[in-house]
Amino acid sequence: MPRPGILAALSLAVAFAALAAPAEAATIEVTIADMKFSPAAIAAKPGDTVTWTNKDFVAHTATARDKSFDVMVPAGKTASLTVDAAGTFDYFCKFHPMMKGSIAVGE
Ligand SMILES: [Cu+2]
Repeated sequence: MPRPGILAALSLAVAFAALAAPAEAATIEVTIADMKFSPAAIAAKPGDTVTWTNKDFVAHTATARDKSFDVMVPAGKTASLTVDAAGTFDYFCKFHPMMKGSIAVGE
């Protein structure tokens, strides 16, 4: 039989381990169809991943206006980006500049 003091120390250690675990990173899905990003505006937290799924038959890109990212999304494929800097990032498609989206990365 372990002494009660040891059990208490063990459960405290488990509680601290749970507290120290980083917040679960999320994946935010953006669909590209009919030459549009949907949803066009998304919100994320640093460490989250944005995944674009291109349902069109032509390639698209998610290209940041401030050049901080440039993601190629081939026809029928997915591509991902992990965001780490806070801020609002407007992006567009290099091939079809009328296609626009934005990612608001907050703390
Ligand atoms: Cu495009």
